[in-house]
Amino acid sequence: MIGRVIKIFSDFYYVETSIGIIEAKLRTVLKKQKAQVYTGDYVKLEQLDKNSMQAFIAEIQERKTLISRPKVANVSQVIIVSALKEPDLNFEQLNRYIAHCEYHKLKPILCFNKEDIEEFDDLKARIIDIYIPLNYQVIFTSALTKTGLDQIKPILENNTSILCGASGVGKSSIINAILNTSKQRTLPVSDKTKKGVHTTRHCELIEVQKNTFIVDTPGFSHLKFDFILPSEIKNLFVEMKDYDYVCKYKDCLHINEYGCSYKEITTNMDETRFESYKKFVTEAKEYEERISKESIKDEKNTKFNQNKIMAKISHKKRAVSRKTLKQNMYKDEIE
Ligand SMILES: Nc1nc2c(ncn2[C@@H]2O[C@H](COP(=O)(O)OP(=O)(O)O)[C@@H](O)[C@H]2O)c(=O)[nH]1
Ligand SMILES: [Mg+2]
Ligand SMILES: [Zn+2]
Repeated sequence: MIGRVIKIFSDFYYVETSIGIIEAKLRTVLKKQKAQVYTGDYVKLEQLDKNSMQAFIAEIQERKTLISRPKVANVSQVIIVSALKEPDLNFEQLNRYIAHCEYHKLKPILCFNKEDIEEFDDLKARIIDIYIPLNYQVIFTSALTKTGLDQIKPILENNTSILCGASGVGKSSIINAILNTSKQRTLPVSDKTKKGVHTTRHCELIEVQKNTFIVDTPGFSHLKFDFILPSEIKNLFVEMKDYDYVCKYKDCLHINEYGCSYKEITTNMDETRFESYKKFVTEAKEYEERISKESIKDEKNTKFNQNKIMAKISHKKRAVSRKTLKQNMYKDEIE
């Protein structure tokens, strides 16, 4: 039987199947292989012993996507929830989420909640001006008065959507409004797994209807770009891609390098978008510096530990450190 893991409590996996939710454990052989099962995984279940009711996960199906924070498999789209007010809309935070979606090659849908608080004419116009030309879908909602929800529902259909956004913007309220219940659906928790409440490692998949799942996330405040190279940030800004054709320099960051047509970029690109871009590049530079320092340290350690062995640095690491040198020249200008 094939099912989908909708929740994990310590060693127990809750699998949604055609006959309901089944509590399963991981087969020892998979444990020994250190197989990882994530919420959202499709798995094959079997019963080892006909007399026992315990089901086991025997196989994990190949996953289409895996996002890291939180760890959820087979998510098909991301709904980035912001509040128009309370808390105030933070464009950098929004651009950060969008860039993370681009990194994971997941489609983001921009949801601006709490539209009941006031008119927000100027703010809404500004949002539309910035994000519609970039081909992002924009939805204004109120979980309180339930406006805009009819726009979200068809988007959710046959998808696994994850709701992300800062704490307090209304993610859980939107889900509750969609589910039309006052309380989020909770799973029956057996006695032996009660302790599991505190050991939840992953998020829960909520089934809205057949084949339609949503994942609520707690708000995470910072998703720093401290894991990719500065030159990769460009790929996370759809409007930046066009400038790669305009600029004659191949590895240019288009910030204010000599000879770059960055002026054209800054006049055409929304200011908040460009500011976010620069900020993320700076974060990526910290990462680049760190890995180049580490490669130097590795080199020294190798020399020290194995006196006669010449230190070997991979081509990749060499390239990085040369690049860092070059980019440090721009650093002052960027900051
Ligand atoms: N005025 C207004 N308040 C809302 C709306 N949605 C959520 N809230 C309130 O905002 C607070 C945070 O909501 P919650 O759903 O817990 O946010 P989450 O942290 O993103 O899950 C709660 O006090 C909600 O009642 C909305 O559309 N309008
Ligand atoms: Mg919440
Ligand atoms: Zn350039």
